[in-house]
Amino acid sequence: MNSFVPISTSLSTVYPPDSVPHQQQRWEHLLCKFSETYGHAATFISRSPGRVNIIGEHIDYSLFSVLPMAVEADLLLACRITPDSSSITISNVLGDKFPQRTFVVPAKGDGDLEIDATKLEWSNYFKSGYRGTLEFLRRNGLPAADKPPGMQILVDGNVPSGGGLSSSAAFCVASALAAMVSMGVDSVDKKELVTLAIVAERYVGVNAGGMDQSASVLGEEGSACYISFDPELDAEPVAFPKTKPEPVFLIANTYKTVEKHVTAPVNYNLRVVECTLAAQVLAKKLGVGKLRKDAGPLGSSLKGLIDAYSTDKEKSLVEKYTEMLKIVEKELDTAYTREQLSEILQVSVNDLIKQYMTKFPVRAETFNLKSRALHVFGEAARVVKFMEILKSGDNSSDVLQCLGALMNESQQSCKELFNCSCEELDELCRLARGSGSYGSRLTGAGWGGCSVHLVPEDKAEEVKAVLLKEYYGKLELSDLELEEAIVVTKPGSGSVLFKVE
Ligand code: NG1
Ligand code: MG
Repeated sequence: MNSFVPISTSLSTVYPPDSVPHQQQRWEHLLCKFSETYGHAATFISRSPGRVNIIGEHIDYSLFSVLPMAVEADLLLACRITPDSSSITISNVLGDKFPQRTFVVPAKGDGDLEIDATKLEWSNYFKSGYRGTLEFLRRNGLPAADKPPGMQILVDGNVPSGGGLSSSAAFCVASALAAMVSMGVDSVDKKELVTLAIVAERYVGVNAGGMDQSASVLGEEGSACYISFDPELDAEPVAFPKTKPEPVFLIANTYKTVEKHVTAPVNYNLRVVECTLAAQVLAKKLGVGKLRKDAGPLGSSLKGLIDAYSTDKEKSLVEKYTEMLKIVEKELDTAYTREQLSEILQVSVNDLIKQYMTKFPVRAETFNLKSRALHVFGEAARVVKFMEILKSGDNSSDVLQCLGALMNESQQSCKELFNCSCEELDELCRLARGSGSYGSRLTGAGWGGCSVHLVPEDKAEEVKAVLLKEYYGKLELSDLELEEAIVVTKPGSGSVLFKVE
């Protein structure tokens, strides 16, 4: 039997797999497989969890706060450093689905580690985390990053991929951490790690916000995380009310997977462009002047707009966001062509394309600024209201209904204003609400993937039974898929690094 010793004291160390029997088994199995695959034992394991977003959808890239929690499902990388080589071999316990890959890490000055984002290639997620770390350490002048050693790696992930629980961020963060260890770094600033992982995951072709990496790294057992991005990254642990019966969160997978790298130009990356352009057009209409350059993926954001426009210190956030809803209704048109945008923003169409639509291409004739901005300000206000309820310490049973109502409104806004739901998600939400869920919504980017449901503990079985019969009963699923279709999650802990002894 192996024992696991935390490597980095700055990360979470409260995840000794020894304390979770099924995890102990999984870790041992991974190590056994590693020795079989490579003929040597692994020396360390890097772990990072997936996340479920409770509320605050598609607003992280506009720099508004969100409320996700890390889940227990995670991604494990068993690793061994091979100092005499500069190549990295990565395999997966599911070798048929994810075949072994080997690549060479270019020494400093020999160009970037290449990632072909046009392909859905599982090892891209490792490469993105690895490259993020490599560039970070080179910028910081660490000599070991000039010519890093090789590695052998075996992956075991149980976060569903394409399922809205951010297997991608779990993979990218765990890879970034493994890369650090291979280059001799064993103490990490968690916020620095989050920031580098956010930028790194964009190498895979999605111009994402920072919620997933934040939740994966900063998650704490038993608490959700209230994550703020502006003026700087911050995470505050928050507990759910101790009502009787207590709330549980059910996660139900639609089993409609989303291949984001294919669909991003017409959905995710397009939404990022629409939200950023909404900020720019509103700035012109409101006479705010040039928007501040900020950490939004396209360099400016709707949060930047509101900070510039709404400077009255007496107003609460909810008042400010609600005021913006009225302004958006009045000032913005439903849709704009590139030509219209170029005229309003006083830039040529070519410059508009170059600035907003080139690094991450988008495919659209028109840009729906009004409904996207209405969603963002409405959703940002809902997150603030949700937090106010959680912080009020109210444990009466109505509190769950109030929280649930905000989740239901979020779903409606995602469906009608942001157009990121789908029939399957709508159906799961309808069925769950009809059988006892207080609040049901999509989680993650949407268009498929998972839904999340706030359910009083005594109704959880009923909701599950209805979903199994009415939704999953109509799909052709394997026993394993049926077993994994609905999970009850507790907030889990964040990233860890363990030495194997
Ligand atoms: P998913 O689809 O779960 O990975 C994506 C973004 C988040 C956030 C949500 C929507 C990536 C890597 N992450 O999550 O940053 O914008 O959608 O709230 O694309
Ligand atoms: Mg993802």
